[in-house]
Amino acid sequence: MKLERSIAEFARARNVIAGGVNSPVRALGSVGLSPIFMKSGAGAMLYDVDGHEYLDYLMSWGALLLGHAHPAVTRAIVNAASRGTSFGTPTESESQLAELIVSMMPSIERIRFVSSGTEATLSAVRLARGYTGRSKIVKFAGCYHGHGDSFLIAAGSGALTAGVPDSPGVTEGVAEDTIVLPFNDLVAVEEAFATNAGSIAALIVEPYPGNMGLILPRPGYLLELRELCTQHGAVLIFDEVMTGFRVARGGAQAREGVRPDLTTLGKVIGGGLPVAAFGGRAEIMAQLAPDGPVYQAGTLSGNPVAMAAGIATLGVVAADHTLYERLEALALRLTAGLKTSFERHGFPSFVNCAGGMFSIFLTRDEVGDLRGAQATDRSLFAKYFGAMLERGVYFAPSPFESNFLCAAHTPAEIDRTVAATDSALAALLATDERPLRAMHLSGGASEP
Ligand code: KE4
Repeated sequence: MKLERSIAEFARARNVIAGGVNSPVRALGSVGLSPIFMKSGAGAMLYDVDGHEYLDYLMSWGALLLGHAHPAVTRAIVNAASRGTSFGTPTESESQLAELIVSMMPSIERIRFVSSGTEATLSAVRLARGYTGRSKIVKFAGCYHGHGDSFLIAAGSGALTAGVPDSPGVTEGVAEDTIVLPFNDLVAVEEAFATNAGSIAALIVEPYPGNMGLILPRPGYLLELRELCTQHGAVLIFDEVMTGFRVARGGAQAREGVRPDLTTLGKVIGGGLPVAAFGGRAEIMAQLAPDGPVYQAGTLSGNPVAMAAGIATLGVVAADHTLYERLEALALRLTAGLKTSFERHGFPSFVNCAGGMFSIFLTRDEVGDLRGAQATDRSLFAKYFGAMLERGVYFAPSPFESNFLCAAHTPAEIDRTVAATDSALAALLATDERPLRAMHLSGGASEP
């Protein structure tokens, strides 16, 4: 497929933007391609600068629950912007979005808006440290909580994809306060609390990790984390930047029936504009400036245009009582079709799905933690990703990411995606994949 304009735009960008992109995961380096520059989106479709169209399962890394350019969201943004873009003062729109979130996520008694998921998580951790007077935090290998120093240790998402899960520039002083444990391993958590008695301020976890591909907690695991944090006086932080209003109206905490002390949100609550938030127990949130001593601030926090996009998005979510059932049904239909297609062509796969998000691990084993995710066949993934791009389907460009459905995806498009997979895998087998398939059939996995 011809991508001259994208290639030219990437060369242009590299002259002025570090790496040519404003976020590493957009560079498509992990799948051996030059980034594709998009021109527009509508519903479930993306359109690039070379005139190609794609069925989109990236959905701006999960932010677009309603799809691209949803009329209610676009109208709200235009109306808000026509009254001014920012005032540096409180506006009623902030309370309106806060009330919508609190009404659907009851663990959040008070909230604070920020402009990115990274701001939300680093603020939540500072608040937990200020509230408890303790220093250490627990995170899980492969979970990604944004690029705050405390989290860039065994981090997922782009850090994992790029092979820098422990980023240079993070000092030993910071790293020694972060305890990294394997996800889904309760004994490791019990031992960490026993070894660090009285010094763990918070445990931060993606309840459904989506940054090493989608991984699901073993039954009862999240409830056990809740009980251990209560027992040891640590703040339980659910990082629901990706899962909030994605896997259910009330997020993963609603599906699991577990009440965290703090929750971080992002992506969906901004409808594609820069909105994120952290919130939870009023007693903890009361420690935040200006009421309390823990400082946190942001020039564009609660920006009225971004608030309008979030209000429009969650307004649709609140009114559409079958939205999440439809999204889950579509995701199950798609993942069942993909798994069948991989098996039909002799490639093992392990597929995880929750609400409107899913991921495909090209491995024959069950995947329940980072080690399992890293066994996926990255070389085959890269070839599959490229072959699907040629067939007009845009998946998340890394096996260590999740894919997302939106309200605009249809059953016909799901079936088209499965048919495209049949065609892509057949084409791979007809080229140089034969040895690889033999390897797969024998149970080995190729190196990237
Ligand atoms: P941002 O700072 O990128 O808005 O949010 C950080 C973040 C925090 N917590 C979770 C669970 C997240 O998934 C994220 C961001 N997700 C990645 C995609 N895996 C954002 C994409 C990117 O880095 O460009």
